[in-house]
Amino acid sequence: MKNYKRYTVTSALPYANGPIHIGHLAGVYVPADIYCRYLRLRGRDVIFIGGSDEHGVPITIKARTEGVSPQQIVDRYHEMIKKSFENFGISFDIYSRTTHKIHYDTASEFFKKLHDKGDFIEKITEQYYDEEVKQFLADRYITGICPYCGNENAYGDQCEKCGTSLSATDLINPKSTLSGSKPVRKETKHWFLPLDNYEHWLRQWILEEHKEWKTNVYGQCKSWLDQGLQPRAVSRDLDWGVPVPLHDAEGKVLYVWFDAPIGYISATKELFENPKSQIPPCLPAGRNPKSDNWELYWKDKETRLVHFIGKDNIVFHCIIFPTMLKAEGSYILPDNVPANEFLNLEGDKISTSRNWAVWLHEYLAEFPGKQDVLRYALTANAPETKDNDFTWADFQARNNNELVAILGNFVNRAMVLTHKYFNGEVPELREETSYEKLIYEESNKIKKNIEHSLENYRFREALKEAMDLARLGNKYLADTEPWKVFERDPERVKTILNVALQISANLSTLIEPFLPFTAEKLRNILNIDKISWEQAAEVNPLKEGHLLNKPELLFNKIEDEAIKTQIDKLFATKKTNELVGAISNPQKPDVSYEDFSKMDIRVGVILTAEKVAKTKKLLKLTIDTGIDKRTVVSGIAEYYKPEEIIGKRVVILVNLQPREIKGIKSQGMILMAENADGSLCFVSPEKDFRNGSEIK
Ligand code: B3M
Ligand code: ZN
Repeated sequence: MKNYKRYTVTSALPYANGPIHIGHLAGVYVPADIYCRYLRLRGRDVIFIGGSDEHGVPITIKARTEGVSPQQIVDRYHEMIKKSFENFGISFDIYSRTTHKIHYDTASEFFKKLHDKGDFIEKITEQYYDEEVKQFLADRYITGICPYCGNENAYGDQCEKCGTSLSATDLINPKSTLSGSKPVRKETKHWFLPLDNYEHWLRQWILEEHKEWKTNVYGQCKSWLDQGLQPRAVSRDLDWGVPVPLHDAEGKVLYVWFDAPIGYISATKELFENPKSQIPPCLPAGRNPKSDNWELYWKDKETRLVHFIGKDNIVFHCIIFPTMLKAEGSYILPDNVPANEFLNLEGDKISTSRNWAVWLHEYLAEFPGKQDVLRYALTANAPETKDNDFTWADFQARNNNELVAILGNFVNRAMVLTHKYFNGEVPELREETSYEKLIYEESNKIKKNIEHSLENYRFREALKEAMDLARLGNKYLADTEPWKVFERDPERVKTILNVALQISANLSTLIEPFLPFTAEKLRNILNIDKISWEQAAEVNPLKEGHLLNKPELLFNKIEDEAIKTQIDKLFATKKTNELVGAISNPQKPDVSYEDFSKMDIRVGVILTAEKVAKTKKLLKLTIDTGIDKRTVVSGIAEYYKPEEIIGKRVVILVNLQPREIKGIKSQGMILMAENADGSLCFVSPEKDFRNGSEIK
């Protein structure tokens, strides 16, 4: 491996519009963390950058649906995400956010520089505009009929029914989700990055000079490049984001994918502005960074820049962001972008809207202290070369058959026997046989293998190799059987246990990148400080006579019961989803309180009910409204039999204009809740309030 002077490691900035799940962890953050911890253990100068991506349309939509501001949304989720990362030991040097001022300044400056150099094309295009709310509409704010499958609720960027990606102008009968009105086309100016001008350079840089990139990454880049690149708009008409820093750009912000990767740079600057306040609790004292200004991490040729991301972000990190950096001119380019594929869950795509996920904060509440078990299971099964499946059965097996049976068991045997025979003191190394020599050689080989795998971003392989050291230790104890030998040859047992304990001490370093909590626990029971990577498996770190702490189990078995609970919980959400469906009807436009208060809604009771002849759906009801007794025709016959609803307390809109339905005058409307499958049920007051009580 080329010896770089320093490393800048970034991990995708998650959108702050929801919590983090195991897919995020497996695909991006655990591998990035393993890599950085490893580099630090080797004494390299490294910064590990993370943060929340707080712009973009999904955040504004979420805010609207909840009736709060985008800032409130991102404040809530930024904190939550940050906490989850801390809890799982993701050892960022800084976890920032793209709403910080330093980011606004950095992104604006970046844009300005490209603009002033004439790197953008300005183009006037036609875009949908909502005349009622006087706003251009992002694709997600437009719904209409999908021209391919007829789905009536397709979005302007994609139809979720048939999966086709659309542009808003493809939709039949487009409607603005902001006002419900029909949008009109209106001209608007935007700035475009002419990717096509960089195509030749990108082909050379990626396809020729980075053949070592992972095949999934290289393949995706090649296919983009082979299709030919088009200019990409880097601005949007939106009121949430970094404003386009020009005079004639009111109401325009930078496209989220323009500002977000610059977030890596802003966060680096922030780290150097205020290094003390940024040290997260999971980082060891005396850590990196070692260089003294942010620019070295982004502009010095001897810095290796690595982006950890999921596969859906490849084009942005391999094509668009490098083009931006290249255009700017003073930055280095990524040396590698080890993107992962996706992690599925129990055979299905992880989905936030369907709640088909294992959320980190929930996992932690249900498996307290078992962060490393999840880190282990996710790494052992990481979607490095293809999509992979997380199953609870695999999680249990990884814990019980590997962590408990191999790693935990080995360390525990070495500890317990030392306490039993030598009062917890590391015994002296007497005569070494060829077996001990073999152990040293093997340990060394294992360490080299781990290094090689990690430096090539093969984390599952590296983890397996680290576990090989524990396997080796187990086999050594099983072969040498100190518990049998002690009676007849205690001197030999001294050597065996010394060697077993040295292996345990080395393990505390070699597993550290993967299992940081366990490594720390192991150091505690061995009563030692951190051993550097350079020393591990090279020298015997434990001195004779060193006093160990009390043995303590590193892992505990996970019982079937706990696994069953998780599976039941997951599949219960599936049932609810089928029943309820994802809520697909967006919020209606705002009404004033005045409008609302015009409606006279009351508690009433059903006195009589009968079917309306020759109809399937209608019931004729007599309602005591507390004001009077009146007739209401209601479309609920498919859900209620007349006889079962007599005496039922209901809620009725009494001042709805009377209507004639099937020759019957209907005065008012019974309020019903509608399920996703279209079925209806009554809403009624929670307590037995008298007829005529007003609802407000
Ligand atoms: N927020 C997309 C994502 O979370 C986006 C990544 C930005 S990285 C600069 O998948
Ligand atoms: Zn469709």
